[in-house]
Amino acid sequence: MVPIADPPLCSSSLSSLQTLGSDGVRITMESALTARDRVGVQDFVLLENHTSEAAFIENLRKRFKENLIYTYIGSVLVSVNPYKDLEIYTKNHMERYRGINFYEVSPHIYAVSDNSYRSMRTERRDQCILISGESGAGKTEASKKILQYYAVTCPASDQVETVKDRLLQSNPVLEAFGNAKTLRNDNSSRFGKYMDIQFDFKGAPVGGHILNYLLEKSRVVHQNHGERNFHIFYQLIEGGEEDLLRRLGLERNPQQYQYLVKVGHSRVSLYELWCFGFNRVLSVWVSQGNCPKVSSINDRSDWKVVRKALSVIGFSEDEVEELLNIIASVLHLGNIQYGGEDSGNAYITTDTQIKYLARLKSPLNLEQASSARDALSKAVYGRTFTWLVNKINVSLAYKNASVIGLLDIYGFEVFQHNSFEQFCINYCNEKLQQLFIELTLKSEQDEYEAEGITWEPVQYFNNKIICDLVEEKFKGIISILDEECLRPGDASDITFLEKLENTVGGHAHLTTHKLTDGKTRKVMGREEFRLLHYAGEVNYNVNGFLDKNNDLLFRNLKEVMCMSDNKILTQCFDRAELKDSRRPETAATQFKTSLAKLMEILMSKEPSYVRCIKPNDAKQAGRFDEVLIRHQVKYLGLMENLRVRRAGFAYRRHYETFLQRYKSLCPETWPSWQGKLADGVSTLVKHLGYKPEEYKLGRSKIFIRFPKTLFATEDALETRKHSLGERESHVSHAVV
Ligand code: AD9
Ligand code: MG
Repeated sequence: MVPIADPPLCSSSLSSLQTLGSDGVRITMESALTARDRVGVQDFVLLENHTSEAAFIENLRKRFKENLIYTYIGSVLVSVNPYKDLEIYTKNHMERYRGINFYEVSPHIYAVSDNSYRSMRTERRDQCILISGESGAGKTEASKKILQYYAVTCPASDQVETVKDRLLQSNPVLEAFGNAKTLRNDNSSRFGKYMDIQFDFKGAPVGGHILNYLLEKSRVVHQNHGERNFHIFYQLIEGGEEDLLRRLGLERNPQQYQYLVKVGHSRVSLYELWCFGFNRVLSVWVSQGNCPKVSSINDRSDWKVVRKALSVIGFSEDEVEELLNIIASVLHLGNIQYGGEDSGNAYITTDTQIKYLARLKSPLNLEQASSARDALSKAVYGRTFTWLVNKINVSLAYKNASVIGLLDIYGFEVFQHNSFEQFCINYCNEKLQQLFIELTLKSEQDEYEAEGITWEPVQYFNNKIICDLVEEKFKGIISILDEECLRPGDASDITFLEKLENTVGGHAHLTTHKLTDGKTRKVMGREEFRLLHYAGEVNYNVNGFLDKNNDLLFRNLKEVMCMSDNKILTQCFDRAELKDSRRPETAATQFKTSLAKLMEILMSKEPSYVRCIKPNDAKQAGRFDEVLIRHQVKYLGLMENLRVRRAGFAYRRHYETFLQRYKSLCPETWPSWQGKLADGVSTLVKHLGYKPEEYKLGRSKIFIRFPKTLFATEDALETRKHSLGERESHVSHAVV
């Protein structure tokens, strides 16, 4: 599937487009104009009616129809998931985007990759690329494309080849252990990932470092209908060699494992029915995944990929065996069933050799025993995942490098039933939106003000108020939740909800059943609170909030894990933890702290943005669901982003940098300018024929409104260099 070419942006870039123009298609000026009608503009900044959401969506639709999935808003890349393979990721395409000016070729993820790379090299500033969008919008695919771009286009050596391989192979491993089939995405990342790619002074990728965020551990023991557990379980069962499965005591049938699939009424004992009531048992049965085979996934061949990737990263055979042993034991653990005694205590009914589980027996009732078992499974899996990330980090370790960071983190989530996990994920998205506002919208306005440039202020919603509501000390939602988790006595999910009502009940962004009027009460459950996020309203059910936030594991289970023969487990469960009498930090507080650190990391780098859009919920190629897309355009803040961009200027540079670069184009500034820098720049641009509406001179910088003005100047510079016989490569820092 080859997309057609984007028409030229402006006459000065036409010449380059004729040769570079997508996929070698030559275009004339007339055909370019009609093409623009048909395929829309490649930068929303060029839309005539830039304030109209309808025009914005129409432009997206035109381009999507022509398989042009990428469009800019200034330097922000908007990407619409095509749900089909487009031939736009070949080596030829990578070459085409190398060292090229942002605006001279069709928008592409490679242009963003290349721009960040060049900024890192020429400005010596660490970069980060923030990829956002809802589940299934294409974030992980985008991050893989960026990584591949660097792997192919950056300088290489034998040692670098090894690192490149490891960087690339970390993906299938992390996806096997951290991704799962959900209703929204057959390969949904169930953890957040920030990855630094490290480059040496020659610009070669020499290392990397991964930070992982909040793995959805609850998936290990429970999945919604139509969803699956993490891929690795199915890969191992489907693809694992006979010998291996025998050693691990596994059968080649996912249906055998409670954590993968419940097999129907026949498995529900009369005892369970009697004990829990029919509805409860039925709802547990129906809600389990029950979805071992997925048409888009080949577990058997994925298993081979993962096995190979583990060796490339440097896992020894013994380590792999120990790792798989852990995965198998989680499945065995899930199959342990409990019965009950008259006293109400639970006993293990399944015939198992795992002695330590006997310890679960005495003081617990049936429900407590099952949840202790599940807590152990979640802890084992969650810690093993973190161990895996650390292990990959060791294999990629490098010091003193320049960095490009890639953030691929869960998008905003709204389900029918939203719980603690969605609360954390959406809080994370609020923080990222806040960062976006800080770094682009606000800093843009602040800069114009600081430079004394007059322009129309753009109204935008600052979501700091919601971030504060969640994270403020003492009266933020997380603090209130922690307080209930620590309070001895009758603390429960409901008392947490009551405390929310009493403490932040008056907040403009929070409502509960009690606080709503008659009209909205109908759609709010008694156990819910509603947050008015920047992206829209979400109702959260408080059921399970305290348990999930406490994330506790019985001490004796931890002790047993510490005593394990499995070397990975003993690294995951450290004895020092047993000696530490302090209460561990709650899950929400840990998450809040790690997000604050992430924000610090991102703030210290120069950001680029990729905003991913999902065109339909059916995962189908060619379907453009306008309602769904409009919603995403809204909560990704794209219209606000465009308004700010259009009100502003496409390019700005300090006088000194600008003069240094272009002084050769004017006899009065060449070879040097002796007067004030501002006067030098003014003389230069007048000589170049800039019209007053094309630029503004601020206190320390020149602001150029349109990219085309800059392109003309760059072209003039190229011509001048050729005439001077210089061989310096094309444009290095010209673009926005
Ligand atoms: V989630 O938040 O992890 O659930 P993502 O990461 O946003 O989600 P992902 O990148 O996994 O979504 O994309 C979902 C699917 O869309 C992929 O498995 C591909 O089948 C498809 N996709 C995404 N981007 C592209 C693309 N550029 N070209 C072709 C794509 N297919
Ligand atoms: Mg993903």
